[in-house]
Amino acid sequence: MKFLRLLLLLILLPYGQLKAQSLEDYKLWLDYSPVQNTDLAADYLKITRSIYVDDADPILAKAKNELTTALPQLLGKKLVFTNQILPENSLVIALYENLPKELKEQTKAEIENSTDEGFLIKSIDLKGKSKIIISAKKEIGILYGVFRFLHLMQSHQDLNAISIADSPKIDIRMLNHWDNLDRTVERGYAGFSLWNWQKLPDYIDERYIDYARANASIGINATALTNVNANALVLTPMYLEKVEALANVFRNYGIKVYLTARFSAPIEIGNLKTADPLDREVRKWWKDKAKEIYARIPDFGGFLVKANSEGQPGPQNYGRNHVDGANMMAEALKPYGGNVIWRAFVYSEHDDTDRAKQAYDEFLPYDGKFMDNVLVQVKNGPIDFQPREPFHPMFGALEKTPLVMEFQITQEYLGFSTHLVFLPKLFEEVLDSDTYRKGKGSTVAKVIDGSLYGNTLTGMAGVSNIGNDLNWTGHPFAQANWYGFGRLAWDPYLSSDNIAEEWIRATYSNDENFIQPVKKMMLTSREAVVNYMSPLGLHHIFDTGHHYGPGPWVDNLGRPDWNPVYYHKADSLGIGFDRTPTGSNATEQYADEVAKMFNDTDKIPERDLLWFHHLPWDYTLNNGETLWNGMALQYQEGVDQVEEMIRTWDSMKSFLTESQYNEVAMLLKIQLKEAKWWRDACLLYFQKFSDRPLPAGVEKPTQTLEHFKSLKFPFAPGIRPSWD
Ligand code: GCW
Repeated sequence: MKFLRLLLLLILLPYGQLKAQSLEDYKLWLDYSPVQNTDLAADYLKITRSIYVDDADPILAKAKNELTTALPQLLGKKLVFTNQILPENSLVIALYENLPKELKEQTKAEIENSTDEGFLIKSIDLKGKSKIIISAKKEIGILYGVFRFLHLMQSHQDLNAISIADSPKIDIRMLNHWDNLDRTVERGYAGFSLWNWQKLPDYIDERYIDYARANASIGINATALTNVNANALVLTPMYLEKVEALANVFRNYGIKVYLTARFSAPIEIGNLKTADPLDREVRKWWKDKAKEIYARIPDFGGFLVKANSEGQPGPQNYGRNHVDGANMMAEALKPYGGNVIWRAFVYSEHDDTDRAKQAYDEFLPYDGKFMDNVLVQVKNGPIDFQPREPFHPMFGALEKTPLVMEFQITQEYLGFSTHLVFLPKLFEEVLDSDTYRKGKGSTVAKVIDGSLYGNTLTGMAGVSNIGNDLNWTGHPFAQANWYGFGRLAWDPYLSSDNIAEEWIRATYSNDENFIQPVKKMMLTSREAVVNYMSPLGLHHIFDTGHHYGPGPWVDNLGRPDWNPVYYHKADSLGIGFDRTPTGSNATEQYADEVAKMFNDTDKIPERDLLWFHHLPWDYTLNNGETLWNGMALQYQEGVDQVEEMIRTWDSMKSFLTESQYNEVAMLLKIQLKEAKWWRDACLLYFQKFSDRPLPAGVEKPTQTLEHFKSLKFPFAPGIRPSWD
């Protein structure tokens, strides 16, 4: 008996620990743990003494719900809501139109300046008494305002003289889920898809609600539920009923649902012979489909489309072009206010032009030809979500077409959900890049928020890193990438430094002794991964299919531009891709100022050097090292940086629960092992060409090149079972 009990205990023990750990992580940045600072807690209690909240609408009710959940946890006290707006109320949360006259007067200017999604949180004095007003033009503004207000408490901000008027700078702030109907997730590293299609529409998983809360708390207002490598079935009535159920949940958090539309759907589910966008019957089919969808989901966002890219069907199958395809769908959605988001991630197996040039070449002539409810979605760089890329040359080049920024939050090329990499640093670098299209200061952020060319419809999309793992994102720190994406989609001018701090405070601790070192660790993590994977502008040297480990030697894939050797071009003379006028001349796709800078080895930032230049192994870097030595030292630096991250995390133990500490400590150890794998595999391989010894300071390789080449990962997560 005793033995049995012991056995049971041993079996259950790990689960107990898992539960504790995941419950903490499940809350994301909406962890409302008690405010420890007693002065602040006293202030907050005063502010929440008597609360009035408008709640005569489902969105407002969600705002009230959140307060009801959060405040007692933060302040350890039950709340009293009053049902009348009175001058005595210490916290008034109401639509502007419902505010009493004297409160309107004090908030008018800010509210008038805000957009329909904006809000105001303001401390004002009325009859000698101070109070806080959270107000907005529309219900969704109130919800956003309440989330911000709670965040301020979570992060221990002084609210006494608070005055925050904030509106999103981008209209469509969207997650793209690459989720398949069988619940696998392409490039997903956090378990299976959240969408339980089998149990929908009748079973509403609590997770859908928490997903919506998390998104609303950072201002995400759109979600494309399905993979861009699309399955037409999602457009059939059986699935639309399920999509409708999700839309009904998300609507109350201000989130619109989009679907990916497979271009050949009229054939696959409509029994038509063609999907030619100029065919009358095809056009009618899409119109009828739009009508059917809007009958179920009146606020349906629209279609996200990957066409004529990596085997997906598209208008070119019928001798038509992207404009024909996009406008056909746009026409169908237009009467209902829906949008088409057409992806520009195209490169052709029949085109031997440098892959980095193809999307620009293809789309530039279409500028001005799309309907006004079409947006073109462009990846941040011209190849494919590498640890570092220069900004995509389409940004700033198309003046009349709204361009949606596509970032990848899921870490396809950045160590999956095993490596700690804080991506807002990458996002910020891209958004801050200067296109020079209208002179100095024409940043990518200004293209995306529409201010450079006065676009009225704007968007930013992030390929989701969310799955059904208990902690949502696989790595606890990957939650910061979801958070940071949302914040930058709201305001592309925020700094990654502030975002990191906000997230740490809301997720872990408000103690400066924790915040500062952990923030530093997060901010260096992006450069670390660049250093140990692909320093100095190297790119796409990943092993086949899974894109996890190194594979700079791969040269046997069907298309030249799928092979790493195509990108690094290492030979006995040197390394790098010449994209200057002596090579592929990709630099001509940038504004003159930018092209000149990229063309000139003296002016180009060294971080992009080998993206644009093929240089001899003895080329001298800014620090005086030869290219070979400098490259090797950067690989080593990446490893050293991970070691430093481990030291930092170890020194934070006292702030963390055991499970919080352990999970990240274990992941960092794997990251270190794999940083060394990257360093050793790449240096041993490139050394065959450079024919030079490793410089002092670079550790001896842990294995032989043959060993690294022999590693295979047929069951790595996130790979598409078949490219159909
Ligand atoms: O990077 C590639 C990925 C594919 C993805 C494609 C795309 C959804 O490896 O898995 O397909 O990009 O963005 O369309």
